[in-house]
Amino acid sequence: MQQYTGSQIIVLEGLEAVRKRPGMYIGSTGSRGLHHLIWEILDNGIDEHLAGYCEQIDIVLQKDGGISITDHGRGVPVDIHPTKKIPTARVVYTVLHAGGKFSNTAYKVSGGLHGVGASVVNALSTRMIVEIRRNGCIYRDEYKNGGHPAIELDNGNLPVVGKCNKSDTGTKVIFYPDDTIFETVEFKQDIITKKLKEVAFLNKNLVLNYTDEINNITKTYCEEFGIKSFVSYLTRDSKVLHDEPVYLQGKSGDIEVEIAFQYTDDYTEQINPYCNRINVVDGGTLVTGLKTGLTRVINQYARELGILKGKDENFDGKDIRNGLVSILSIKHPDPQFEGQTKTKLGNTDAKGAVEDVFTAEATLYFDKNIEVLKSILDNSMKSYTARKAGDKARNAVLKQLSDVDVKSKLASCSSKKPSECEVYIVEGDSAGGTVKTARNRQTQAVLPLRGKILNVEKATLEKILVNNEIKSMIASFGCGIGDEFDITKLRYDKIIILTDADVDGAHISNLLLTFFYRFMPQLINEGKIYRGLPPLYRVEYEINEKNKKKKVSEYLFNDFELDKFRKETSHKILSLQRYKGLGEMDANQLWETTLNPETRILAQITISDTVEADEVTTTLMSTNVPARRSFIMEEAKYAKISI
Ligand code: 0RA
Repeated sequence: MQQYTGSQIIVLEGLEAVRKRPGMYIGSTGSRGLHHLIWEILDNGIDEHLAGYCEQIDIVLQKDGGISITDHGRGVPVDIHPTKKIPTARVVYTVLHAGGKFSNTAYKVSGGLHGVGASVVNALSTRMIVEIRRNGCIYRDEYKNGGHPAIELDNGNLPVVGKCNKSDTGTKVIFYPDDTIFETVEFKQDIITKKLKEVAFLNKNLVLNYTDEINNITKTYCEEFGIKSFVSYLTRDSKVLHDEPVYLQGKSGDIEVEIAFQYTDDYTEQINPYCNRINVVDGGTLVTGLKTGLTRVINQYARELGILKGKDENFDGKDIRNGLVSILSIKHPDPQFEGQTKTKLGNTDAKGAVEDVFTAEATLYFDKNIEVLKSILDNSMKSYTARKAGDKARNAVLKQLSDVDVKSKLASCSSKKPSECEVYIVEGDSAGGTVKTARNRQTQAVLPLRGKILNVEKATLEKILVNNEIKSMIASFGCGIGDEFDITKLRYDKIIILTDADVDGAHISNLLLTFFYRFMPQLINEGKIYRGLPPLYRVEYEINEKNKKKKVSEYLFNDFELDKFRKETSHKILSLQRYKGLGEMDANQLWETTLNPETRILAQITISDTVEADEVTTTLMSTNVPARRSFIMEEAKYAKISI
């Protein structure tokens, strides 16, 4: 029987709270929360590394479903805790919020801030084993069913289960996640290795050994050049404008700053910020500091070199960041993480620190590496010229947009109240014609598009503005484009893309989405973009009503529904029509299935970050990496009623 002391009972009440509301401690009980357990234990080892005592961490995915994480740090202290009167190690693993990182003295900067602690992992495990090497001894502790000690102390101390070399120190934790708490207890190799890769990039020279005993795989992650290699990794599929990433490092007060960046020919900018190794995806003061520093330094060179002439001529920050891929990593002694998800840095001193370090170090670097500076200045100039030309073109286009010609394609609706208006963007004139006849003229406008729309993936604003289909859209929406985009001027509550349910249709719809994403992203962010989902089949069948035979019809939207219908119906099927395109439907059918707000199905378009963020926790795949972008359709909550 386990003997509980008074303090031990309080301990278990703490862990009981974790088991009652696991979400509060680890975010979710899905796959993401499950992997969070590993990050917790891993963070402790990384803290030992940051403190300068640990060069290697081993992670083993065991055949028996457990996972073991061994750091080669100093080993968790095993002496009797001054207030709890039990071995400190047992306190660390059973008391909520215990551990070195909560007393500011143990580690100067700690990344383990979301690190709610090893005790939370224990609370959510059916079994946990801790083995500590320290003072030439191997100590062991074991817990079961959510943190209940499973071995007796030896005269109040952790039992010694073996001897080792005095220089052999460290902490091994093996745990088995509780399958009554987690929806899944299957650790995913790709999630773990992605994380380890990120950890390696952020912790120069730390050796991470990964062994998957189930699939017989071992891998070692170690990055001699840290975030500089991280940048090379992120630009691996892009054309780079200078061979090597630039790496800058410095200190301002208590804040350590590291920056690595490289320019590509992409039209996007990517700043990935970390504070104490935590990915602050929403940026904050540190990012502002980098942007300010970069804009100032580059504009200053441009002026000195006579590239910008007039006193008030300046590159815009955006011109300078076009194509930028960067990692910004700072260490702050007292980080303030803000926002709902605690992913934004609030410390005001971080802005000045990053700006100062960047300005000083970048100037030194550029003075020695003129060719890198030149490529950045060239790139900024290109973007600057394009922007100016874009302004001109845009102004010309905006003037021209009132032309009857451009607008005549749009069949507008009579209501001028945006909240009740919708515009259907329809593939082809013929389908457009049917939609025009079938629609509700009061609230539904129709814009037929002829042929393919331009692929805008890499085109400049100037170039796309000569495209007639795009001009028609800008003119119809009424809210401008690019920097001057103003969503409050949008004439419609919903923009509905309506294409045939075939490969061409999907292609056109993707081109449209890419256009919106690049030049009117707010439309997507604010949930204004939808896809109409026309049915694929119409079945007619016979039912008996009051002893009379009656013909009814029903629309089916995919093959799955058709299969289901065939399996379940007891009625006699009279006919089955498959629609090859919108053009095959008559006005009535089109109204019933695709236009009538009561019966149609719409899929709202979102960008996949919410979905992916749940699965993939590292920046290697984070929201602003262009290659990862994909559009997700969420079926809107419009009732589908069989007609
Ligand atoms: C505080 C003090 C000391 C070690 C640790 C914390 C420590 C904690 C963890 C958690 C996982 N692995 C760890 N390794 C070490 C020791 C201070 C000393 O030895 O003087």
